[in-house]
Amino acid sequence: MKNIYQNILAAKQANKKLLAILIDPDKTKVGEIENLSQKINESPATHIFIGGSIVEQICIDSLIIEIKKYCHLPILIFPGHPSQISNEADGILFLSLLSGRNPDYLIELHINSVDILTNSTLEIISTGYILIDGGNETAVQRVSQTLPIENTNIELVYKTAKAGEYLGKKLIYLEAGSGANHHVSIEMVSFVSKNISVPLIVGGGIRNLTKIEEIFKAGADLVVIGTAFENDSNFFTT
Ligand code: 1GP
Repeated sequence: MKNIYQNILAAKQANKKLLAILIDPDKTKVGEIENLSQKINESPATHIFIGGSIVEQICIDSLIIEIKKYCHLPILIFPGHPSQISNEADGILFLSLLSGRNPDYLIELHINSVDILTNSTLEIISTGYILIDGGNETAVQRVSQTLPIENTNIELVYKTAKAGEYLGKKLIYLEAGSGANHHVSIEMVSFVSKNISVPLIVGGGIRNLTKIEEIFKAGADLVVIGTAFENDSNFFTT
């Protein structure tokens, strides 16, 4: 019993904010993991997400095995494709790209994942994934061939998130895309978080500690940091 989702719910209840560090398997070598894990252990991170829109080298198993030697945070697969699913992780964000209208990312790839998931011990966490324009074309947009929702269209993002909740998604993830020029606006985070009851994840383009705090204050339950930590593993400590 892994209880990852129950722990996220309990944290939300207690107003304890959560932070995930996103590891891109394409940019991380097994030899770097010991040092990286040490930096993660010194950071306020509560979760590790692993995956990405484009993962060319499928070495996720060995990366996770190595991370687990040094770091005991829950590891969740953040998949761009079923080939990234690894049973070495603790759970998976089972993402449905609700902002897009590409059936592959709404249901088809999910069907293709059933056999591997049924034979795994991963905790499967149904997640409504909403891509919002971050000012530049991001990998999610390119790979999924879907358009993000305009960053001023709070109503549509809110309704998409709420529809996701009504469909039974256990988490809603507002994503500006990795390396986005602009993170999801404070107003959007605030409005969506006030009007949904499931935990809210926010990621993409968040580059400093002040922003993380602002996004938490606006109502995000979990913030995801990828590029900023990738570029500077002392991001949290200096
Ligand atoms: C991407 O939300 C994550 O899916 C993280 O984005 O790399 O911009 O931090 P960054």
